[in-house]
Amino acid sequence: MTAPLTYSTETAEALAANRPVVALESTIITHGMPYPQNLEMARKVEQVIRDNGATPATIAVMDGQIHIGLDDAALEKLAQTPPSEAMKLSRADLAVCLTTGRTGATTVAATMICAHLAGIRTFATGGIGGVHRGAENSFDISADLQELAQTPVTVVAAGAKAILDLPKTWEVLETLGVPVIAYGQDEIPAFWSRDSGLRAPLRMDDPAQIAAAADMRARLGLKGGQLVANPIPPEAEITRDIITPVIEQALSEAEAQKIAAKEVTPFLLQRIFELTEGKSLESNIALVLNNARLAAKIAIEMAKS
Ligand code: PSU
Repeated sequence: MTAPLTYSTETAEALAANRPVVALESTIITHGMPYPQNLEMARKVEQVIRDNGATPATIAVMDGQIHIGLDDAALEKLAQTPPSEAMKLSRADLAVCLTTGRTGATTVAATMICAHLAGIRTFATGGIGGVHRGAENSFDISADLQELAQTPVTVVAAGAKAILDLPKTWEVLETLGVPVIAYGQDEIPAFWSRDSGLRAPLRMDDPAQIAAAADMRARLGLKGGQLVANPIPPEAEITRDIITPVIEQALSEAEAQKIAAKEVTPFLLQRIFELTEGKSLESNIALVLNNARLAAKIAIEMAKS
């Protein structure tokens, strides 16, 4: 028995013809952004990928199937699903969601698994999950990190979300043997901000070389993917001096309200949205579109091999 995969016509045709395809996740739609901005973002990001010469494949679980590519009606239905009604899927709960026929939005980890099953090697998102602040007590570390260590997909993100403990996140990825490649600059970007104050372990400036590095990992028999950390465009960034106190306020409110586990990230993103009067969401959308552009270029290079 094979995995229960259902392809949209657009995605099926592109994969059959070995044309470049970029996977997109769905947790960012259901849990990461409010309606209707989430739907606008989801449509725009698909269009940016098409405009840059690749085919988008938004991934989600519905009716006992992993959907590789959603049509517009499915995208709209997902965008209107309240977070409480969609499972936030990672490696641990993907199979149960499929078996029970529930609706599930795929995080970075689950999207990587599904993309790999479908033969898609490039994936664009906003920011990966990572080591939460206070992880030394809570042990809250996203399964996205382990997934990068074992599933061969190149993930383009604006780094990890800046609500996390970024130095610890990069340490864990180093331990797990995941290449963290800053694109076009020496520092690892910090989601809403271009700079984090942390030097990237690796830097690459050329999508063709990023694609070649993924290929080389496979030739070497090395498991896992690579993380391409792509800085937000300068005109859309919120600089570190502005966003840091906002993040700290949201974090202390989360602590006071005892928000835990999978609720933490959606709570913080929503509070930061309110505290910045919507600016954080505008930046988040801009960085996702920017990541989609780069992912399309990498996918085009990968499709040549
Ligand atoms: N990028 C965004 N917004 C998001 C996410 C990514 O701009 O909401 C999602 C991804 O699905 C990622 C998840 O896997 O957040 C991480 O959540 P957590 O920190 O709870 O592991």
